[in-house]
Amino acid sequence: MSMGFDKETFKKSVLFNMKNVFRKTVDEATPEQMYQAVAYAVKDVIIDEWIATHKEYEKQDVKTLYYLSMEFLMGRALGNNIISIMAQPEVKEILEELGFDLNVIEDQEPDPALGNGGLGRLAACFLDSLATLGYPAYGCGIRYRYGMFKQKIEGGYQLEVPDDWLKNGYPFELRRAEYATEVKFGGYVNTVWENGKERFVQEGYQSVLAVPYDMPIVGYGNNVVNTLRIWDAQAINTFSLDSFDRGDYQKAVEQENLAKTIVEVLYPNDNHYAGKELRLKQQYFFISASVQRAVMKYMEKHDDIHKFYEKTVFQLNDTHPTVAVPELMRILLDDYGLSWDEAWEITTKTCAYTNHTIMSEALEKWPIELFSRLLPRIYQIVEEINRRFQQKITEMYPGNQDKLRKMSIVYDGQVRMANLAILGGFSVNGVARLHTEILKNQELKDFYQMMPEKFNNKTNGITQRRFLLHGNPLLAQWVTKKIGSDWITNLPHIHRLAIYAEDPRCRQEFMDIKYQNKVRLADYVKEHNGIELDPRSMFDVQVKRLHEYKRQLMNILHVMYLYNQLKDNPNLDMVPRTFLFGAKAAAGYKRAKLTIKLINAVADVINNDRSIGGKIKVVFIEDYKVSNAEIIFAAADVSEQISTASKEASGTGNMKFMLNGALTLGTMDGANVEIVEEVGAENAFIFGMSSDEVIRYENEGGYNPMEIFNNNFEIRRVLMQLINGYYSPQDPELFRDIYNSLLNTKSSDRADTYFILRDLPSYAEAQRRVDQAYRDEAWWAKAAILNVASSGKFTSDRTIEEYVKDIWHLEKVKVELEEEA
Ligand code: CRA
Repeated sequence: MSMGFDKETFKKSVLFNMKNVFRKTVDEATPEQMYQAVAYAVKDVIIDEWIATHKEYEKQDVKTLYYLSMEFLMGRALGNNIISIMAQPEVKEILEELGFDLNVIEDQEPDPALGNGGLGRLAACFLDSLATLGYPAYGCGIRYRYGMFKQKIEGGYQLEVPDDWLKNGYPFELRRAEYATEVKFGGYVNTVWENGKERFVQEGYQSVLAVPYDMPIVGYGNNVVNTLRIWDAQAINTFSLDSFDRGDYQKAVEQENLAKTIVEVLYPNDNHYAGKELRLKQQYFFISASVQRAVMKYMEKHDDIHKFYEKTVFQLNDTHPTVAVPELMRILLDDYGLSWDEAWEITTKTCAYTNHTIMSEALEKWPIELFSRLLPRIYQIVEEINRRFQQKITEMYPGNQDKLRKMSIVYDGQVRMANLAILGGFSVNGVARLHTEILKNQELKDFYQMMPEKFNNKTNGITQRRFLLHGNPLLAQWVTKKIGSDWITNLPHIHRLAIYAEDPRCRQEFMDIKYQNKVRLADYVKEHNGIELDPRSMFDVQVKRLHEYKRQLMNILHVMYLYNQLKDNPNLDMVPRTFLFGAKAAAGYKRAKLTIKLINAVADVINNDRSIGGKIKVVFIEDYKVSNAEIIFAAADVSEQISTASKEASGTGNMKFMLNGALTLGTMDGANVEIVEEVGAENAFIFGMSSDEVIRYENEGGYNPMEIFNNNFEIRRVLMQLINGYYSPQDPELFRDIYNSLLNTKSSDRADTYFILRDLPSYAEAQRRVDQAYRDEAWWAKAAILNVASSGKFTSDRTIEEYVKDIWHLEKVKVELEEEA
């Protein structure tokens, strides 16, 4: 139990909150009100640690990490915070005394879903690890009024419903009006001469006030509480008659509107750049506020801005925060009067960049027109960075136009954010070994040749505190009973489980827990989707964002194939299987949304066919999000990680499944490569083309899926079912676009860009191996336990220690709480 926690005080605090906030006694309270009352009581405990942590940081004058990210996919806080202050048994007891169930109370919290998928969730795992390891860090982001949309499925189609996560107030946030900061947009740059020096001032601009809200990030059992600072936008001067009189009316209204729209909504694109003006506004908004604050905070305690980088590091989570580079330059040049060379040295020693994708449609390239109109001074600085860089390229590679074309920051009417991020920092990292190699040898080859010392790999990780300790209490308790609780803060210790994989009784215990978790998921699906699951069937799960490269389509095509087999031979000997899908599609991604419809259409037909004796069931779980993910991972037997090799930079769901004892069915892509290396290929099901093969085909202009169509009867039959109304009798043309995407009759796109037909036979073969393996329960249990035991490498604690050692160079801080008098 945490030092700051006292059971009686806590109980009083809950009752007090109930009375003060809701004017109610506990027996009149709704679960939602109880959730609020408990959350405020927990916050009260946390606040003391929060204050103590920041006192200690000040005292030790620590170096601080600013993790700059457009997305933080936090998931619910209450349950994890209770675990982190080590008060779970007590809080559970108190609630029972008051007539409530902790699980039900936790279920009242909305998921703060300020992120899309892996990139945003990674940021959340990193904050958890930073606090638990005791490193001084801020997460800096945006307080979107609406986060990731809620997904409803109606008639098999995805509907997007706004996520009004703040409607009842969010107990864990704290408004910090005293740190409000002005951010300027538009206008023009004026040059004035001051003491014989040129000075640049932005004039005729619009501004918004950035107001920070802080959320506590509670370290596990160590009294450390870091901060996630998300910025809200407010109009700077709400317009008055006064401004009306001065003729500023128009501008006042515009500023008001700007403030309102800027933080309105998270763009729901994963791995895809849409080039929207508002998005660039969002980027500059939170970056300018965060960077200004970081500089101010530094200057409160130091007098030499030249040493800024000794106390500050900015990690850019993908290219979205790249305007931090010219923004820091601007502050150093314009506000502190430094020379270009001085400013550049400080900036490039402060910034570091993580690349999360090689998908070309995700590359951010802003049209000069837009960029310079919105950020005139920033654009000037970018131009100068580019001018100097082009000079350097020309010196190094005289006459080489190709290098200039590929490496320039401003080129062809566009500002290329990745190039700016690479040049403007001291580190460039990929997120899994294979991904980093592809960056070095393909995507970023020219930069790697010019500045190899910047490149490094940091394989992603996940927090075991959320995805095992909180999400899978039964397995967590079992692991602790076998090997002790070290794994909670030292995941590699989980390797001690390996010996239990040999023990028949332990195998049985493991399978019993898996079964109970499957029952828990079945209950969830029954309650939320009204669908019945059979927990005795094999749970084969693919949950992640819907994207063509992730190949949910290949999965469902295989289900269609399997169903045909069953129809041909109703006595087919196969293990009953439930294929579970969960995925949100970006609202504007037509083909992805059609794939959701296809999955549901196939589910409809198969689930209602009595003749197959329940051997296959297909379920699309609505509204996949962090809170139900915890339940889903715990219940999975098979983890589908089937992206086209080379396309999934890392993946992190793959690690969460492994930690929960699911076996990976996957391609040699992203972190799957390292997962297989840890657990052994014999305890996973690997199939498909290698990344080298994929890249070779791509360089040679693709392959011809028509050959497969012509020569493989089974595949042809499945494809024909896409266009003959087999799954859409009302509208046989419904899935034509998907059919075309695979065989491409008309469009200029390459056919089957993601090699689905090419990999399908080998996928089907791997699926047969899964079926065979599952029949041997003893073998399966052993392999599953070995997966858990081999997951040690994939803790985000390890990832963070690597970032600290190679990039951030932070010092660990210890926080002692004073005994209350
Ligand atoms: N979409 C990658 O695709 C990776 C995460 C976190 C992604 C995943 O393979 O695990 O980042 N890339 O590193 C991304 O968002 C902009 O690029 C992702 O989540």
